[in-house]
Amino acid sequence: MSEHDDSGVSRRNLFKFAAAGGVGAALAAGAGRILPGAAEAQQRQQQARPGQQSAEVPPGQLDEYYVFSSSGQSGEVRILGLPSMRELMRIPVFNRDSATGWGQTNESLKVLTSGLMPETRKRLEKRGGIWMNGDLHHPHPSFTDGTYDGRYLFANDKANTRICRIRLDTMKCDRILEVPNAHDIHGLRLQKYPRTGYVFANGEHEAPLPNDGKSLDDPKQYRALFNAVDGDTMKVAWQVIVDGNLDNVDADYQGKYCFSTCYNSEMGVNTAEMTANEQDWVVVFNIKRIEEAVKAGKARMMNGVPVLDGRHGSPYTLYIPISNSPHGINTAPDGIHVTVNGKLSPTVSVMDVRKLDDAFAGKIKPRDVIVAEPQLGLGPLHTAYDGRGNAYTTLFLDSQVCKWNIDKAIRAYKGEQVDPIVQKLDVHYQPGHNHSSMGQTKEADGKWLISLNKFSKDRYLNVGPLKPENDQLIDISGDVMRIVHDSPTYAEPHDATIVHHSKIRPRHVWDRNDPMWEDARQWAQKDGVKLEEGATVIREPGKARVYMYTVAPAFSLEKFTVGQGDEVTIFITNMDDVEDLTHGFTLSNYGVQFEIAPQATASVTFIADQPGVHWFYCVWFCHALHMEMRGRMLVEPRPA
Ligand code: CUK
Ligand code: CUA
Repeated sequence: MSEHDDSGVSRRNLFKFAAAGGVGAALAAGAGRILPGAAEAQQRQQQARPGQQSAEVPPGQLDEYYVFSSSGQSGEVRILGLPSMRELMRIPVFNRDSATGWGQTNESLKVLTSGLMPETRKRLEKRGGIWMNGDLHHPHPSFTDGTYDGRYLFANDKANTRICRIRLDTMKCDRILEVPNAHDIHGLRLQKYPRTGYVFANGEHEAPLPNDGKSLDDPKQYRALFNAVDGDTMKVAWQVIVDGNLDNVDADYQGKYCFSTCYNSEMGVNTAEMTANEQDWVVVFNIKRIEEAVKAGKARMMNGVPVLDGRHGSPYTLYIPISNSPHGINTAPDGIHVTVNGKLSPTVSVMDVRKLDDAFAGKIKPRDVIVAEPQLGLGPLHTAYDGRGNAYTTLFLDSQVCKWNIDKAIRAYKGEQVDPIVQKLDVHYQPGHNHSSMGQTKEADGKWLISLNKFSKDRYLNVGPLKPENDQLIDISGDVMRIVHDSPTYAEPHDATIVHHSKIRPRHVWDRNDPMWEDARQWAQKDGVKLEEGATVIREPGKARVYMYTVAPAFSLEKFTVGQGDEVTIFITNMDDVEDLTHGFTLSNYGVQFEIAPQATASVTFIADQPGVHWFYCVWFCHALHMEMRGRMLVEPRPA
């Protein structure tokens, strides 16, 4: 085997494993943990059997899992198949998308603007009406009773403080909410029990509250807010002011608590200040107490949202000290343990949620909810689980995934001489999040792990200074991990969720009664037109509404006439009900382009500012006569 062999039993890994044992023993001596010798580790490694799964999905066969992958600064959600790691679809959300017309059709503009605060909508009037960027980190599907129910997917936008909801029946975003009072939503996870329920979201950055220009450079007046959004109504249910900032979040399987990491308890405004303290904390939120206080009117209303003060000493929160700058926080499928990943500390801290009642009652100290603190390596960021009692933590600085055993870590914490580390696997390079199949539910199946690596460096043909990231697929079904596939990804998969295909039941074509085009339906009704049969132009002074339907390979109008300067709205309904028979509409030299999937209606509004003949054409290949699927918009010059 070569130095670069990625299998769990390569010589290089064996060396590293042994070396880590030696160094680790010295480092961990103070923590009462003694690691076995290199020989024993080597023997264990030799006996260990790697999994036998393959990433290959032969032509014509389907993947077993969906992966909902974030795209960070690209602002969209991507759907991959696993184990093939093929990209199946993109769902535009916070970005502007040419192929689908997201950010241009009236239907998408309604989603993008209706949940904005009035001030923001006003600011955007002079900027094209919508934000053109987003930073989507954390996509999570809705739960019922601790597992995915196939209704929705929720995600955050760190860049413009928003939360989106994607329908899993159509794989389109149907709601976007701007969260008031908070700044820059980062961590986002969902209520797992009894259902979602709440979308828990962290405002990461601190700012004065209200942020109205006072206390500009007085960080003591800055606040960070924890947010609970009602996933059904997409309204903010309540907010809690905390000490320090907030990074990542997760919830329990009991529906009682959720918890966020804080890396800037110092409330510093530069790196030196933010990392000054030896310890930061996890903030635990007591959902029942918060709900009761909101009901009893104890919250202050700010921008229409009840806001509670959850700083130190409040009954709503518990502050658990954690070593310097924790990052990811991950609830195990056992419903008991929660791993807090150290980032600047080589340790992860394991909380036992059963102890939170006593901690809130003051019977035990906050720190007593920690039941294990294994030292894993440098830069622990996120942890995944296999449902067999093992955890898999990414080590950003070491470029490794560390497999460790939760039970052994707990025993070691009590002083027993046992090594919780099972294996360390090199990944390429600098992993952030990692995810196991169904591992964020109580139905973790322990088959696959993906490591979302921030750097790909030399793993692919050089494409210039800007490189792809590298998602690595790891077989965790055996005793030792084995890398089976590399896939390059465009900016930037922070987070992903691996969902068994049986949980998701998307439609094959749209339902004509879908609420997505409710506005179009109302316009048609007013104009006495049926969307499904439209082949007409309604003209009134300064305005025109064009109704068309499509049946491959033709638009129902081969031409329509409007006046120069008219505000034109074109409604198109795709009457083909054949699976995958999508049409598109492009209006040349007008910047208009969008998708109309089978049985869907889509519309767009623009000003016909240029007189003359303008061809429109179908832009999704639909038929042998696709090229001929075109027509003319005739714009009469404005009378002189
Ligand atoms: S964060 Cu990106 S690696 Cu936004 Cu989930 Cu940890
Ligand atoms: Cu219709 Cu191409």
